[in-house]
Amino acid sequence: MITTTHHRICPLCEACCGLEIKVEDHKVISVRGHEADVFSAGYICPKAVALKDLHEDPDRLRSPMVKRNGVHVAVTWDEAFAEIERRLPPLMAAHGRDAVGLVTGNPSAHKIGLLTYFPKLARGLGTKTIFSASSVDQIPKQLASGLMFGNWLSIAVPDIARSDLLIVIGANPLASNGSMWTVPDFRGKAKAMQARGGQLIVIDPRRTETAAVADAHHFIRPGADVFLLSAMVHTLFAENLVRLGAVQEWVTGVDEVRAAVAPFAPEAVAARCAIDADTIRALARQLANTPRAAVYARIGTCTQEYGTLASWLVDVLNVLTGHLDAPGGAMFANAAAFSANSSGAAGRGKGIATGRRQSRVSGAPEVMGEFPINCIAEEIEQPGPGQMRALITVATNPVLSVPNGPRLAKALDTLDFMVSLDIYLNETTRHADVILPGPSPLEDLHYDVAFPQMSWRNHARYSPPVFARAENQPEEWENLLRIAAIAQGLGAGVDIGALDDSQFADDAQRSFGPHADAVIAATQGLRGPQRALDLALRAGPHGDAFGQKPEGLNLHKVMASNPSGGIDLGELQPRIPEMLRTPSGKVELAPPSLLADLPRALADLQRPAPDMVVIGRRDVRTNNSWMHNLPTLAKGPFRCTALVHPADAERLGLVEGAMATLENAQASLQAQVHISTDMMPGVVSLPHGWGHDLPGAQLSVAAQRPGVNLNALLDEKLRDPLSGNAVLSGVEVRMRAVESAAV
Ligand SMILES: Nc1nc2c(c(=O)[nH]1)N[C@H]1C(S)=C(S)[C@@H](COP(=O)(O)OP(=O)(O)OC[C@H]3O[C@@H](n4cnc5c(=O)[nH]c(N)nc54)[C@H](O)[C@@H]3O)O[C@H]1N2
Ligand SMILES: Nc1nc2c(c(=O)[nH]1)N[C@H]1C(S)=C(S)[C@@H](COP(=O)(O)OP(=O)(O)OC[C@H]3O[C@@H](n4cnc5c(=O)[nH]c(N)nc54)[C@H](O)[C@@H]3O)O[C@H]1N2
Ligand code: SF4
Ligand SMILES: [Mo]
Repeated sequence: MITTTHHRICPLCEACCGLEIKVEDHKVISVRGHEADVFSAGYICPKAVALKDLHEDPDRLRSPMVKRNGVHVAVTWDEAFAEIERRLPPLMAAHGRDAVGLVTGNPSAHKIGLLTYFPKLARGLGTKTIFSASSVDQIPKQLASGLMFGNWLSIAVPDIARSDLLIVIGANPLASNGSMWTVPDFRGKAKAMQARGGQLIVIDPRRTETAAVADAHHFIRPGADVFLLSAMVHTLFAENLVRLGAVQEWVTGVDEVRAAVAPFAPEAVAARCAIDADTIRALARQLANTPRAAVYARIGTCTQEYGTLASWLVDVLNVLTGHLDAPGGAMFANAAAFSANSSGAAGRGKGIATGRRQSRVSGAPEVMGEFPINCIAEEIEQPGPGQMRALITVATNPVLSVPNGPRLAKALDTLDFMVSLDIYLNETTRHADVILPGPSPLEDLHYDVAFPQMSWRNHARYSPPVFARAENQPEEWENLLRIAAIAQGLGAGVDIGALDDSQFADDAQRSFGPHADAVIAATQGLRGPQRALDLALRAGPHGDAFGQKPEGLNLHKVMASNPSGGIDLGELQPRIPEMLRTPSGKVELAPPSLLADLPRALADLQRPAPDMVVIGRRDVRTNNSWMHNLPTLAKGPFRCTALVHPADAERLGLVEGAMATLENAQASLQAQVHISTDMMPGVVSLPHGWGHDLPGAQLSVAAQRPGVNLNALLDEKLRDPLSGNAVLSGVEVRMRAVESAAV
């Protein structure tokens, strides 16, 4: 038996770990961390091992499905595209292009084919009715960063390797492995920081796995981060602790920020955030007085009513304490490819724009080219011009991942036509008329487009597919392009290679003008995302400039480095002012739209704490809604449990291990109680992505322990008005014991 060894970047989460996969007789026999990987040095988590299960999962779709008489049946690729051609163009002709909705989900961020060709599908459809999982996630952070630094992906990340203090707010990297910060083995890096005398501080309504290894942890009332953060900023001004450091001359708006936070004295906010004034001051002082320090905040601070304000204030703190763009502080990566903050003229740009249009029903502003994903149901339900009649979903499961999924599920059933690009027949795709599966992740090449832009260290790594694709299985970019072609009237039988060539030539013409022919010649022999990647690498900040810098990168070199673990491009370097793309050419510390939103928070200072609110939770063996079907991850203790503090358990008569009802005006569901002093009193924690008991799905393992859908309790109308992001944290619920007879 011949054993072959393959090196593959894990496509499952943002840590982007390098894997070593051994294969015998077309079967995966082991998945380990790749010790030589320049970026992740052998670290992995249990999900990587489950790639074998995913590859072999009998429920994973191997052929397209078409719904006939309410039942999904396997069809050929030609039949599937013929069905799309039969139904989509007439619908567009009758109801207009905006009547076709388009929504994409989390796995798209991890797939170069989906990420680079989704815009082509959007363009081909010509629709403005676009949504993504970004608006149940990180769009507030992107909006705040975009306004301050001029680009949607200019995200400052902690330079943890050189830091001596890290304040982590609303993130649990020990379970999530990091987000909007690509940092494999966070735990090891935090430990190393502690070993050199540094401190980790966590602020979270739950004493999380990350809090457990921290030097200090503070509970915070869910949704109240804006109050804590504004009071920390207030303290910096009040105590004359503001030192901008090296970026001093590149910052505008300091005085405006000082005035804006004047009402947010620590005493004024303490009750609202449930952190006392002395602690708030001490946090601000420690941050200011530690030369190498950073504040990092993630989903807990985004998925709330003040998500954009909170995300902004995090970087305001980093700037005012001299930690932005400074070694050991919050720095910007310099990605080898696809990075908008290293292309075009350095140091100045157009900045970002939002609100160029409003959503039809609730008037939500467009942000990053899309509308809030929470708007899909209302856009389908409400009659009138522009009503959504068809929906194309790309790697997303909004029936479970979006607030009030049950309403959305009902709405999906009323569509005239729905197409899903997905690898499972699940809670969302069961509504689709046509399902187009992607290949197994092990049959796909890999290069991360987004995450090197927020990595703890600069790097370039590429993985070829481990296995050849099954016969007839297209790559996903080809499927996106074919639907686009159908929508443009080119027909389902279009030659995808030729279409891709001509679009590439057009793009090259636009970007490179007189040099376009040379660029096209230089990428000869490549196609699809690989060609886009070669171009991006060569034109990128570390690139070979098409031969002008022979020592620089191109795809060939990055591919060749795969067995030795990729190419290390060194630690993060200061990049201000070069990376700024704001109209002023400065860090815009006081964007007017954000200042204008602060009075909303001020008016909310006295809001009393509800009896009980719900927050979410991640477990290292889960991945949002879609990996509960993999046996290696599904085994072990049941994870969809409701965590409550003993004081709440006592007052509500809840019993360890027994069932409790969580309910509000919208829904009622039952979950098993787990009593824990790790919870903040008045807060219950329930993970999202569960509820695999819906009819019509084909998830045989997940269905055995389906869990309940947290999002059934959450209100799709609750949004951060600036970013449109959903409120997932701090939503009021009632909780009571289920009579034992009902268990
Ligand atoms: N209450 C609550 N809700 C949340 C969250 C929370 O913290 N609390 N978190 C939110 C966050 S951060 C996110 S990102 C969203 C995620 O929301 P979604 O992106 O909608 O959901 P996922 O569960 O990631 O589902 C991914 C889908 O992609 C499919 N898929 C997997 N791999 C591939 C592939 O290679 N190709 C294709 N075509 N399909 C594939 C899966 O089968 C699944 O249907 O959920 C959000 N929802
Ligand atoms: N194992 C695993 N890893 C994942 C995922 C997964 O589902 N499973 N999902 C991936 C995705 S899509 C994402 S976006 C990332 C997210 O990565 P993280 O942001 O690290 O996500 P969580 O682990 O949910 O941590 C969020 C923390 O915020 C806390 N929190 C809730 N509400 C508030 C609040 O109002 N204020 C504060 N300060 N804290 C609050 C929660 O208790 C929780 O500990 O994880 C990714 N990685
Ligand atoms: S931490 Fe994320 S990238 Fe690393 S092995 Fe686990 S799932 Fe894969
Ligand atoms: Mo996410």
